[in-house]
Amino acid sequence: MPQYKLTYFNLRGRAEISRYLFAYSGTKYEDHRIEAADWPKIKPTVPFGKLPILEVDGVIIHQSLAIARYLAREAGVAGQTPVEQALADAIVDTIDDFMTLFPWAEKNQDVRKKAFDDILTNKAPELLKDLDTFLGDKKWLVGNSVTWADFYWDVCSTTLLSCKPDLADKYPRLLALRERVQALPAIAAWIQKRPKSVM
Ligand code: GSH
Repeated sequence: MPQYKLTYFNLRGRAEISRYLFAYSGTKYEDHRIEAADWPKIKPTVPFGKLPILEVDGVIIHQSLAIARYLAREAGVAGQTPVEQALADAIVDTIDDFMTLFPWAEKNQDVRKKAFDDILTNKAPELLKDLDTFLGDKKWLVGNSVTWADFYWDVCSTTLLSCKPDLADKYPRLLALRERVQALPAIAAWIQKRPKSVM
């Protein structure tokens, strides 16, 4: 079993999908969380200067979704066939395209709030409608078993719902999917024990 060290800030953010995958597979790893104040001195030592990174026996992988896709494959939740894997990737990228619209690092609180409100009010409905249509009456987004696309929906919608609690009220099937993910015993245990953070 490789030695895993996941480095990120003390947030769910872009590392949480990987933490879900570690929890789901029951794999031991170091959940290394750095203080924002220490980041300027750490940044130059990190390849490509962004977090998260995952060290696998000392090899550094960057890009949150490359890390998560690797862990999803290792955990057997990347999709059961090449087509399912492509579909799971596509759903993850679709959700991620939406998440990257938000100005997460904006310091001006007025500007930040206006942008968040606009995206949540005007852009989220289209994503939710499309995701709901894609899910339909299936149990999981892709194939007959849980994939990392379901995890990514849960992780990202947790943050979105913390910004706008009624966001998905018109989509009970998407909310029920969240409940199914959160009811998986390893995920439930992780959610229970993880450090609390706003994002
Ligand atoms: N596409 C990259 C990924 O998914 O990993 C984005 C990485 C990224 O922007 N990370 C942010 C970061 O490292 C935190 S979420 N910010 C500090 C900086 O840019 O100095």
